[in-house]
Amino acid sequence: AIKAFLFDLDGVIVDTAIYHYQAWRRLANELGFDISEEFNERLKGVSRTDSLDIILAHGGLILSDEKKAELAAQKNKWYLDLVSRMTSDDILPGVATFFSQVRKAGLETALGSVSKNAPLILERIGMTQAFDAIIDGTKISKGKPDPEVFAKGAQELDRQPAECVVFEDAVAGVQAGKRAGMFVVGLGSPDVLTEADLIAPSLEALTVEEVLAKVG
Ligand code: B16
Ligand code: MG
Repeated sequence: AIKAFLFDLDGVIVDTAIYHYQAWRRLANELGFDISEEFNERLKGVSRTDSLDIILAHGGLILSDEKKAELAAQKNKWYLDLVSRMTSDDILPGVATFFSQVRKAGLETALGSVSKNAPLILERIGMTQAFDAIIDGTKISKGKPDPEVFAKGAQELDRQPAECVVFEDAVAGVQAGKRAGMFVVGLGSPDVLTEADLIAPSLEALTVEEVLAKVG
């Protein structure tokens, strides 16, 4: 039976993807090229260093590790400027209701984010206490689609993969959940999240009961 729900942060709890995109775009522009919103889909759930490599390849640039570290730090500085202004108003619609249903159902919760800034964001929006376990970018060595982030979440809760449901908005995140052997709810477009077991536009469109019924 299902015992735990594992949530991605960016795109599921809050919309920080827009801030990541703004900061990466600013960096790309300074390097002399642009990145589209469609291109940005490829960066969702992907670690900071991997994201930079994808962007530099897109711009046809090959840079030293030293320069890359400098650029990643610059991007993060711009990103933090945007994130530091976040409040509980930035929690996505439906999240609060969904979480109260999760608690009523007696389920455990974990955060599964590859972001090193995840704890800061949870503090800003006042949701640190909403999670029984928090796995962030400082606790893992491989970004999504590697299953590590969700495997560690289950481990920290002392649960088996078959007892966990993952909520993800990104292609790489859905793949990570599937590779971890979990039931995956994709939040977003069915055209993009083809590998998910169940797809809904957002948490607002779902009830806990519905999800548990689908897992069977
Ligand atoms: P940071 P998630 C991911 O968060 C983002 O989707 C991805 O765009 C970002 O590059 C990554 O975190 C690393 O974030 O630079 O803050 O360490 O979707 O796993 O919650
Ligand atoms: Mg996400």
